[in-house]
Amino acid sequence: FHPRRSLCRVSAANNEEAAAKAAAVDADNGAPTIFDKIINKEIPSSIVYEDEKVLAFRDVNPQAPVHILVIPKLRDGLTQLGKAEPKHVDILGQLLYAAKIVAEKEGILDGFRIVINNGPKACQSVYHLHLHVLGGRQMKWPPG
Ligand code: TR5
Repeated sequence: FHPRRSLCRVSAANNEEAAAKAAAVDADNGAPTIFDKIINKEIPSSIVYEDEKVLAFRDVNPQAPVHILVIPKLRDGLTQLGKAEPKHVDILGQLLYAAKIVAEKEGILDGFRIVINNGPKACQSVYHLHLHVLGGRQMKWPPG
């Protein structure tokens, strides 16, 4: 029994993505992630915003009517926010601004939430920094 893993594993029995997520927990080892393949368009994704530095695409396992991931095209050591250094300040700002553009495009400026899961205790499953943009419904507080 692994308490944290089971907490991250929401309805994994009939949810392939949740199972993959649980399996991937603990994996900040600098290896390429699935997001590299999305960035390189090797696997399809539903892209909602793209510029030179940032890509935003729909989460495959949405937790709200609008659930979009905003990521840097170049990971540059940012496997998680906790690895941020002064050299990352510009891209961090660009990601947050891109999140606002995405929220605007999706028509959820009246209420949206940005989430960054950082590390195993926060159930981070993909070690390429990403902002979750969630909205399109009444959000609850506190988050789980
Ligand atoms: O748990 P954290 O915060 O690390 O968020 C990772 C997110 O990536 C989860 O919400 C997953 O649902 C999402 N994810 C995982 C995959 C994936 C994806 N979103 C879009 N497309 C995806 N593909 C093609 N493959 C994934 N494994």
